[in-house]
Amino acid sequence: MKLHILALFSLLGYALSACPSGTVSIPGKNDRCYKVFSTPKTWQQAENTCKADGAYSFAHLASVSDAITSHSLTELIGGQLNGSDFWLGGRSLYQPWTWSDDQSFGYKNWAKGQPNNTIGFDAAYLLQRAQDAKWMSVDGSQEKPFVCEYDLLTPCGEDWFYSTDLHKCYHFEIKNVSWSDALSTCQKLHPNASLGTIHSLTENSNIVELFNTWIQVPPPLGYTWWLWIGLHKVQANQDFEWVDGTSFNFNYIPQGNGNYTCVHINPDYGVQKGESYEYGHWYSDECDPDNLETYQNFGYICEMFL
Ligand SMILES: *[C@@H]1O[C@H](CO)[C@@H](O)[C@H](O)[C@H]1NC(C)=O
Ligand SMILES: *[C@@H]1O[C@H](CO)[C@@H](O)[C@H](O)[C@H]1NC(C)=O
Ligand SMILES: *[C@@H]1O[C@H](CO)[C@@H](O)[C@H](O)[C@H]1NC(C)=O
Ligand SMILES: *[C@@H]1O[C@H](CO)[C@@H](O)[C@H](O)[C@H]1NC(C)=O
Ligand SMILES: CC(=O)N[C@H]1CO[C@H](CO)[C@@H](O)[C@@H]1O
Repeated sequence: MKLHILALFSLLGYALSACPSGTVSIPGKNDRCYKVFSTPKTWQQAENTCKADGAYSFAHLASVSDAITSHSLTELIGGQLNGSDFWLGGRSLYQPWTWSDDQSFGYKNWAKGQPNNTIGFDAAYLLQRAQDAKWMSVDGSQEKPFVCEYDLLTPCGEDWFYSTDLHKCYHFEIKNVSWSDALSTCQKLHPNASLGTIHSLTENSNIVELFNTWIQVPPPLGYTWWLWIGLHKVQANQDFEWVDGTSFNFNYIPQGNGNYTCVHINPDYGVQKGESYEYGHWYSDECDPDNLETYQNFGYICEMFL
């Protein structure tokens, strides 16, 4: 998963803007925003909380890569946690220490005698001690307060992902709607918004990756989640076209699956190669399927150009 995320973020960058609501920037770090959570959780629960809270921006437990950030974070947290130790995003999972946000683990602020885990044998997690703001290597199952870090918001706004390469924003909705309802809902979001179009395998992979990494989906009722895209046939006997009139230059519909009029992508990793609906691929369907209400598994992707 880590490799996937690295690949994704080299392709999807984020432009400078404001901190997401409820988070603050700290002196010395103008490209990250922070939020303190005082309810104690295990390290993994804390990391999951950060990721879920930042669904539309890059979010993790905080990393600390220099002394200024360390000092500013300690001040921010000291004021809010009342002298409690707290989790940062460092961990050593039978390997050298790394940060969960993939920042390089260069700056170190270990307490004397720390870290004391045996690389290769222990899974250890980084706890910042309240008394002197130094780091300790501890068992991740303890419940502690924590601090999350977030990227600045994209220029698309709070509910959109941004591709710096394509100057394009994506928005996912998990609802059971027909293709035409999905189209009109996307168009209402913004004058430049419509149902998503996909013009390369790279773009397709990025969308699947975004969905699986950041969108919290309720479990489907027996089926996988499907997302409508802006591909359809105007007449049943015609070829597919994109709603925005862009050229149909990349087709990811497996052979024999293009008989219906409207198209959705299967973004669900749960369905593996060789099964009837391979993840990442596109499938045609009735535009208003009978099973919409029964299975409740049709969402959609909107796109917007800036
Ligand atoms: C912080 O500690 C003080 C003194 O022990 C206590 O009065 C106060 O309620 C605590 N605040 C929080 C948010 O726990
Ligand atoms: C490492 O140090 C921490 C903090 O003092 C302690 O809680 C932990 O048990 C130690 N771990 C090992 C493997 O000795
Ligand atoms: C699509 O149509 C072709 C030709 O009529 C047929 O052979 C194929 O089985 C159909 N596929 C599906 C999934 O219905
Ligand atoms: C809509 O997109 C065009 C480029 O396709 C851009 O020039 C324009 O500023 C956008 N409009 C808005 C309101 O963002
Ligand atoms: C996830 C979702 O939007 N589910 C809805 C699907 O449709 C039924 C019937 O209209 C609703 O009750 C669900 O809430």
